[in-house]
This record gives sequence, structure tokens and C-alpha cells, in this order.
Amino acid sequence: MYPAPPPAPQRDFISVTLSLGRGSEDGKGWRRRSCWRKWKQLSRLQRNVILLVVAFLMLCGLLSYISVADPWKAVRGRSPGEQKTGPANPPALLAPQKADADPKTFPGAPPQRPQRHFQRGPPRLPIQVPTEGEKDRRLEESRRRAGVAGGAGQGEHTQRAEVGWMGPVMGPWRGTQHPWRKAEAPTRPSLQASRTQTRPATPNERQKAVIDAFRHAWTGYRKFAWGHDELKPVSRSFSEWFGLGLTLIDALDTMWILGLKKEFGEARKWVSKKLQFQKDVDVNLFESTIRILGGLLSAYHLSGDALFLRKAEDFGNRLMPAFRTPSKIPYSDVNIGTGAAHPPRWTSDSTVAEVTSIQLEFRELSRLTGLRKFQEAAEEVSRHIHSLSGKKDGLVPMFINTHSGLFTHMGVFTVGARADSYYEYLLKQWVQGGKRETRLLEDYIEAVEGIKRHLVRRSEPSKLTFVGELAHGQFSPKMDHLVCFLPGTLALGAHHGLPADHMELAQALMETCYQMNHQMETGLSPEIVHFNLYPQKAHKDVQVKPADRHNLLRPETLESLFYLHRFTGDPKYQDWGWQILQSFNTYTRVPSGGYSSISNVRDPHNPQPRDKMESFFLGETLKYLYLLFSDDPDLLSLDTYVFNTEAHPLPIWAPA
Ligand code: DMJ
Repeated sequence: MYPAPPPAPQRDFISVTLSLGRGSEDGKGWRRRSCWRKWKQLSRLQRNVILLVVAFLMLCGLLSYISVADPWKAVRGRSPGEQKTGPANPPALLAPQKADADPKTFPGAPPQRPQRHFQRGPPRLPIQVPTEGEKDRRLEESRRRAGVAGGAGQGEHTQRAEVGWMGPVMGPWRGTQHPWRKAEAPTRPSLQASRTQTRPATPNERQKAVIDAFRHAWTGYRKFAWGHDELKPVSRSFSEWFGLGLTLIDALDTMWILGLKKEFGEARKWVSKKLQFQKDVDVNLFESTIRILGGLLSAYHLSGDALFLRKAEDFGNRLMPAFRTPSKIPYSDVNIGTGAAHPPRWTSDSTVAEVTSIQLEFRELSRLTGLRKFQEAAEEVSRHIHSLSGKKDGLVPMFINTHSGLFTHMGVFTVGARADSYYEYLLKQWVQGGKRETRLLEDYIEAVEGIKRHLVRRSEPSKLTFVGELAHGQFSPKMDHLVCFLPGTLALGAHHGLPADHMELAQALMETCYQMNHQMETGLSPEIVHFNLYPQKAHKDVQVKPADRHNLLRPETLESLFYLHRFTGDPKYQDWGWQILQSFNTYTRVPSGGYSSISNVRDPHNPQPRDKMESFFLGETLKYLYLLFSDDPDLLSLDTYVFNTEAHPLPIWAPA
């Protein structure tokens, strides 16, 4: 018995049998039949299904051809080098040429032909109405992605700059204005036009020596501290402060200016792939603003690469909780991961210099993003301090309380640590804003008068002009090396039309700062000096206490030499800077890579390396040296740029 046959399967599909090939046994019969007859034998439904399938397959083929062909075309269009590395920002990185050559080949190498690589950057920044909602943020972000690199149709709300062979040259300004600023007069966010730079950088011998020094420092950082905050060159390791690659970010624009294309590209890649701010870490508001925010903004302006602006905006947002205090005077520290902000453990005070030296960066961040909150928070602080009592002829105390908003530790006045960049930023904000904010100018001029009246004296026997300190009416002839920023700032003010005696004071102080280096056995200034006030035999003008003998590779003397040389053209300033560079090379250069701060500038036989290379050595010291040795006033023109207190150039906004 066979089991009953299974029921016929229900057909819920159409069977299409395509007989496109046959066995050899019936091949003859198949060939005799024409395709057409076979096609006719099919039902209408079967024919339609076949047509549909064929059409679908053709469509798929077409689409996959398009998606493969486009990138292929793009790859074939690039240079071999670019095909290999996938350039992060090809136009920008084309710019630096000459300095990228091996420094050893410089002396005898034939001069390269000038090359012109004009780029556009930062191109057509979208200026938008600030938006708070997430939907708008996303819209803004996508617009920025598309638009910062060249969003069309921005009309008059665009800015444009040309990036030349080495850094940008702001092109003819097309007048931008934030919608939210339209009603406000003082600071129209637009850039001054400047002369277009038509020549490439051909570093002179001294600039090549700076490039060599930078490369040596960078080699150490790259080998032993890559991605960490600071190099410890002697122990060939690193130290962390914020854990944000501080040296790398601080050095970005220096690499651009020095023409170090390869190094810049590598660092850019790190920023793109590794730098992230979602971290449970406390940062100091001031230090991270001037180094990280300033560094990113400047890298953005020079390279035109929107990556840096995105990072800057992200970072700026994370700093904002610091301003949430009863007085709106920000706390010194903020956790960029959690948003928790707080004063230092031992006090609820903030340092006056710190809370008044973040404005250039926050204002520029607002101008670029169209988000007014950054500028408002920072300007609220300076407005508050403008109207605060407790100053002495424009001089400010060193501390301010975050709860009461009042100055504390009254009666002590210095232009050194804790107050220095308050004075610097009064002038520089006025310059940045197109010289329209008279409140800032008045405060600055008053402060310079206060400095002259209360703090400036002359030493004996050489009559060096110096800036001392005042404590409760008592003058102290103590001067921090930090004060050596002042000659440069005074000269900058004079250049921008302030009284000529500011320039005279600048030149006198410059001589003193040089002597603070020159009179030391290593040729490097100590951290603090005391000047002799009494004409006694065998007393020297400059005296150093044992605890003050260290040198941290600071930039201030070189910073001022740069300004003084720029405005006077006197080559002696370059010669003085050259001497200091020699001293850095002799006493602080570590053979395996990097430079180290030292503990004793008075002992050339044992300067006692401290095993630390501060990020500002690359961010400031070497940058100012390189600029000092340039005889080209258009290289980062001081009519186009204002340098923040960490030497990061930011554009000057044009007057309305
Ligand atoms: C830098 O971080 C800045 O220049 C700041 O204004 C003062 N201290 C260092 C350099 O000395």
C-alpha cells in the first residue's frame, strides 16, 4: 500500500520558467524556435513580470555605477600625495612651502622660486540669528558644515579672507553684522581690509634657526608626550594638566606661521580624531581660554579649516557654567564634562587678570558663531569691573570675590602676576572692536597714567626704568618678568594713536627687560628681579633672590621685542632677541628633544633643568621670535590682527 498522495500544493505565486540554456540533446529543436515565438507563448502577466525584473536590474546597475564613479574620479583628480594621506584641508595645507624643507639644507640651498598659493579661508562664515532650541542648533550645525567652507548665497552676511602663502590676508571686507547686533553701534564684527601679500615666505637665517628650535621641541613632544599636555624633556615623559593635548593645541598656529606643513597636518589629525572635551576634568577658565580656545580660533583663522571652529564652539560651551555665580564674575575652574564650576579650594576669590583676560576669545567666538551668549558673559565681567570702586588711578587690585563681586586684598597693586593681562586686554579689546569702545580706551589710558605715577621708577646706578609694586602705600622695587609684556602693549597703543609718551616708556622698559636677561650669566631672565634704588658703590641695578632664579621659557621679553621692532624698525631689537635664542639653545635645549625650564639662570655650569617644557614655549616664545626676525610688516600685520595674551592672532574687526 502506498500512502495517499499529498494534496496538490496551493500555488500562491506565479512560476516563470526561463529556458535560456538547454542540454545538447535538444539544442537543435530550441534553436529552431525564434525568441520571438517563445516570448509570444508567455502569458501577459509573465511578460510584464519579466519586463519589471529587467528594468529593476538596469536601475540597480546604473545607481551602483554612479556611486563608484564619483569618488574614483575624485581620487584620480588628486595629486599622488593627497591620494595617500587624504588631506584634511588640502587648500590650507598647500600654503606653507619653503619652511618645510630640511633645515640642514637651508644654508647652501638655492633660493626657491616664490610660490603663490592664495586660498580662501575662513570662507563665508554663516552669520546666523542665535538659536537656543536643539532643532535650530542642528540646523545651524549642518549649515556651518556646509557653509563655513563656502556656503553660497550668504549675501552681505559673509566674511571672507584670503589665505596666502603663510597665513591669511584679510581680503576686502564685505561688511558682516550679526542680526542681533544690528541695533548696537560699538563693535561691528567685520574685518579690516589689508594689503594683499604677494610674496612667499623665505625664512632668513635667524628665522631658520627658530624653525630648527621649533622642530627640536616638537620632536621631543612627538616622541615622548604626544597628545599629552606638556613634555618632560629630561625624563622623556609627559605631564598632564587638563589632559587635552595642551602643547599641541597651543602650537597649531605657530606651525602654520612657520610653514611646518607636515607637523601641522599631523596635529590637525590628532585634533580631528582624538581631541574630545566630554571629559570629567576641571580646567582653569583663564588658562584654557587663552591657550585652547585662543589656539583653536587662531588655527581656524589661519587655515580656514572649520574643524577648529567646531572644536572651539564645543569648548566654549563647556566653559560657560563658570559664569554662573551670584555676581557673574566667573569661578576660576570648571569641569568641562559635568559643568560643575567652582573657585579654588582655599578661597571664593578669582584673580582679576584671569576674569578680565578671556574677552578677546569669547567675543571672537560670538562673532564667528553668531551666538551672543559668549560675548555677553565675558563683557558683563569687564563692564562690572569698569564701574567697581577700589582702583587707584586706574590700577586694579589682584583679587575679586565671586559672591560679592567686589575687589578683595585691597591696596596691593602690580602689573605682574594676577593683574598683568587686565591692562593688556583693555587695549586689545579696544583694538579688536575697531577702536570704538571708549570705556575700554579710557580705562586703559587712566591705568597707564596710574602706572607712571605709582609704579615706574629708575634704578641705580644705570637708571634703568622699571615697574615696581605698591602695597598699602609702600613701594617695592620688585618686577616680575611677566611685566615685560608691557613695553609691547604700550607700543601697540602708540601705534594705534595713543600718546607718544607711551612709546617712550615702552622703549625705556624694553631696554630694562633686555638687561634683565643680559645681566644674567646665562643670558636668560629670572622669574623676578629687584631693582636697586640707591646709588651705592658695588651695587648692581638688577638683583635676584635665590628663590626667584628660575626661568620657565617665558615669552614676554621676546613678545615686546617683536612689537618694538615692528614699530621702529630698529635692528637692535632683533639682535637682542637673537642673543636670547642663543641662550635658550645653550642652556635649556635637551639633546633628546625639547627644551626645559631651568632653576638657576645665574649658574651657566649648572642651570638645573626642571624637566618641563611649558606649552607657551611653542605657542608664544618661538612664535614671537620668528615674527621678530621677519622684516615683513605684512606678516600678521598689527593693523589686521590682535594677539591674545597667549600669542594667538585674532582678526581686528573693522570700524563701522
Ligand atoms: C602665558 O600663558 C600668557 O602669556 C599669560 O598671559 C602669562 N603667562 C604665560 C607666559 O608667561
